[in-house]
Amino acid sequence: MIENDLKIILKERINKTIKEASNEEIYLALLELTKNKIKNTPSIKGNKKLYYISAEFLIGKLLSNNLINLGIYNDIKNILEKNGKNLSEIEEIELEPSLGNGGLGRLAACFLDSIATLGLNGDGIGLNYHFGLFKQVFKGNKQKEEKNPWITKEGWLNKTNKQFEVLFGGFKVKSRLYEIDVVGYNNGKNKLHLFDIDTIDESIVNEGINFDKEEIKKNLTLFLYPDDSDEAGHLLRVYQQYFMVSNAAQLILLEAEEKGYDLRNLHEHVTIQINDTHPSMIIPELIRLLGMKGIGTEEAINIVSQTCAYTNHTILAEALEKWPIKYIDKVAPQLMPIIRELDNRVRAKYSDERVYIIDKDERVHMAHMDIHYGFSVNGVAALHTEILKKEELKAFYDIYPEKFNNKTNGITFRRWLLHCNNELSNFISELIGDDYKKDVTKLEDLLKYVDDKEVLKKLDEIKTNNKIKLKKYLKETQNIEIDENSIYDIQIKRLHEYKRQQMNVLYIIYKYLEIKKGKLPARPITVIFGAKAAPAYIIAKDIIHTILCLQEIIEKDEEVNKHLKVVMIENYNVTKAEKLIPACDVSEQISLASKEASGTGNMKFMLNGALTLGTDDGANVEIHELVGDENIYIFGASSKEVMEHYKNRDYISKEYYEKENIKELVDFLISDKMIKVGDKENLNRLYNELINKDWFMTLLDLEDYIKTKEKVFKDYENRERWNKKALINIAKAGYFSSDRTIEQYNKEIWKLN
Ligand code: 26Q
Repeated sequence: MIENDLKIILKERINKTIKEASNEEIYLALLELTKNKIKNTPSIKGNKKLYYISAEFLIGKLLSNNLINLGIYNDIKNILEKNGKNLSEIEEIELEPSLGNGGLGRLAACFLDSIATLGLNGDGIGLNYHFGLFKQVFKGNKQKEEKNPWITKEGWLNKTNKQFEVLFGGFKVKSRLYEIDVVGYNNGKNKLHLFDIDTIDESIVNEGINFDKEEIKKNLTLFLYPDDSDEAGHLLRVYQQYFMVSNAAQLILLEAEEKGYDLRNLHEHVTIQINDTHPSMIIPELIRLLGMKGIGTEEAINIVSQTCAYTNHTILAEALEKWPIKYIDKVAPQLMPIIRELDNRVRAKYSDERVYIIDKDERVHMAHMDIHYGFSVNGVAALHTEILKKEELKAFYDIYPEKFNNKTNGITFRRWLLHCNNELSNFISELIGDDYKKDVTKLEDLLKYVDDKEVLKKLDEIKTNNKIKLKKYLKETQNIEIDENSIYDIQIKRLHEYKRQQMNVLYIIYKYLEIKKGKLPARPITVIFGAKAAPAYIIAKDIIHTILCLQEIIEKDEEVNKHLKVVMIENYNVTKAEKLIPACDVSEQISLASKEASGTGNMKFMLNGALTLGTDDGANVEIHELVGDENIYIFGASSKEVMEHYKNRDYISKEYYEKENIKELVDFLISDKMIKVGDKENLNRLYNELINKDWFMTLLDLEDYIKTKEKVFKDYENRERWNKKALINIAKAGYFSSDRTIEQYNKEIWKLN
């Protein structure tokens, strides 16, 4: 049947058979076939609708995901195979839209998948960035940024004729809505709405990612902002945010009116989930629009306050958005009277300045607006929510304890197991049947095989196969040779000092020096990094430079390269994550305790049978509780200890640096060897940062990290015991399905029917 569909499409498009068609032609035919199937998939309906508003949706490639969710993945794969074609190669043709920075954006994408899979009536709303986040390239051991185009003539993005007017200070723009269908696994479909304007001019981008910042009509949706908090010129970001929320608010009200709802009961028909503070201006915007429809301020505030819910994704104070009033006055002056009114109401009730919306420096605290005028505030992992309640947002928790709740993050198993690790997923089916695909708690049935030597051996074989696949991919894409018999130790995530890639770097230096002294590891180690640094984040770029220098030094050192290898993946993205994660032995989750809100990579690795080497931070805490001490490697200061250090200001990195064994490692950063291949300025800056500041306490945890990592590598040598640990990790990963997370959001916040 499907084979016939595909044949007909190919015949009509290019008059070729499957065998004759090129991979590109087959990709386009599959796109058409899949879109036809989606057209015939019913839209999910309900009395109440959820709108997940987010500046980021890091959706990844969609072909395989859609094939899986439509239930035709295996059929297509087999048909292609029969005709001498390979689905994995065909997947490569699709361009990945990089509409997100990292965790927050990928979470939004996993959530859309789960919302549709659970048959819940919920859409995403965001922006159609033409070049997404920048593309990372390495030149002279440094990161350079380029544009990252992804929109093609034929693709998943559908142009609509829905348009709205958005009023900025002094001028108006007319928006255009694009849509991507989101198909649930064996279920109906929802939509991802992406707003854009027709007047965007891609040609104003010259060298790298530079463009004229002045002409909003030409540049508004060209790029996604990187996740740094100290870049100058955030004004365009505020334009983007207002554009997003004004369109969102208009779309939501239009849909409600089309369904004949009384806007006075909006909250009975609509919930808006605000993904971090990036869409927070939806609150005053909705109040404004309801006002224009004749609803009084008091009532509009009440309606909106029962409609909006806020998710916090960060405890880094510097990452909480506070926009200067003068920005908002310039971008959307019509919002300022409303924001002032919201602030005045807070001031009339509370004397504690910490809960004001407008501070004494004339800045608007977006999170404060969300908490006062939303009905729910959630953190993204148990520890994170506790820290919000007891520390970061304590003043708010004291006022509104009933609003605070936790929703531990999750990942979609369709993409992060069935698709990226088909072999493992098939093996699991052989052992426990297919039920786990619908009810992930069934993965625990695997526990009955913990002592089954055959099963453990097979698990090992699957891992090795994935390691070989990654090896081939790296050879083809970066001309790098890795050894599948080495341990793959992987740290892939945005580059940030709190995530402490620099600590991993110091371990590499340790191992390098050990090898030089003749102390060889039992087995070669391959340390893999993937990370983009925000272009304005100087130290983050210094760390990338350091990794690339080490990669070069070690590669060229005949004594060392047989035992140790460093690989920095260029332009790390979702597609690459899908290849790296199934091949991983050791998952590096080494953030300074209390700083990583949750992490979701940690969950993906666990599900694919890697063991976590990590701090008791974010969702690592929950992984630790689930698998037990025996099946995870936890090290370093606790979040309590870390917070004490910050309070007492008593962490002095120099004191740690002066310990002989640490000094040797840090000093290597500015050794002759490093300076020879690297840039003195960058290396010196990182060195000085570590010894004089080290805000994220790298040196505090370094010794314990090295010790624990040595234990990891020693344990790896007992292959059977290791594979048993891996099996337990897989079996216990069910809790981290985003289906579970979304069920909780629905039960406790959205209450869709
Ligand atoms: C803010 C202002 C100006 C420009 C950019 C930004 C900005 C953009 C993106 C600030 C933050 C982000 C992204 C944050 C993020 O990805 N947070 C991660 O969210 C994940 C999902 O909840 C968690 O698992 C991670 O722990 C958290 O770091």
